[in-house]
Amino acid sequence: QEYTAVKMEVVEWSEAAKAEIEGKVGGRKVFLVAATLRPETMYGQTNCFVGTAIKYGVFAINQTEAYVCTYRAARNMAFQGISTPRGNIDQLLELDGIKIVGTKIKAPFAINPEVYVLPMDNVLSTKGTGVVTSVPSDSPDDYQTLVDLRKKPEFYKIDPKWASIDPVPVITTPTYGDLTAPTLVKQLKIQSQKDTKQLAEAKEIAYKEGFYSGTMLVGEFKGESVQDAKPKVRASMIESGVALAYAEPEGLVISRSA
Ligand code: ZZB
Repeated sequence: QEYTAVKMEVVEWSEAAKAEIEGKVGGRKVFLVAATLRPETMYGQTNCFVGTAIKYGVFAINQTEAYVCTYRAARNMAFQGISTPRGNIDQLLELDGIKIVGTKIKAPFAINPEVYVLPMDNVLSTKGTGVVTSVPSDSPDDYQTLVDLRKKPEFYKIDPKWASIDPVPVITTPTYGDLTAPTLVKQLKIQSQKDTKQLAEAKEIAYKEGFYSGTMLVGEFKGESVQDAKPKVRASMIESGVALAYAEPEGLVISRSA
């Protein structure tokens, strides 16, 4: 899988994370790094998700920057030459997902430039970076999780203001309109993020519809087809230094010499 890894700079740590991080990052700028297959939707980011039971690390990438992601992702990045020297993994500290919730971060290219980190049940520690940027307009999983969080903020132990940004229309499709994910969630009668089977179906439809029939409503490539805009937005983000290419061949095991 060829992901776009989006660098979401920490603006203000949650209280819990602040206490852990104090004095451990050597003045580096810290970024949560989210792996996405849909860079063209980044205009519509409204928050970011972590798994509360997942262990993350803060990894020194070089002298000036550190990334928050799973150890697994940091290792992949090291072997892809993203961190220097190549192959070197420098974990500054470990951080429980639950402690990152409530952190305020930058969402590059988004219409809402600052967003909060929120909890999501279905984040996999074995995929991407373990950090997921949220685009509820075009991702059914993200939309349903946002609905769940807004319904039960106490249960999820969040401040309602962290989940207060509404989905932003970024792509229009002939069948589902300007908010593909919310429309699909309603049509498929999805009730919660626990409806994983229907959510997988909705995701499949949203991917196809967005890619083959979507038109950009915002951004530098407004009016262009998603198919055309996708690589251009990706290139633009990478060129601006807010994203990087991150590859993850499925089932790849880094081989050791015998
Ligand atoms: C933003 C975004 C906007 C995404 C969208 C999707 C959509 P796939 O297809 O199953 O490989 N993701 C990334 N890492 C994780 C993780 N560790 N656990 C759970 N979800 C993760 O999934 C790739 C997508 O799954 C990624 O692209 C990311 O969400 C999420 F409008 O980033 B995406 C119809 C989907 N739309």
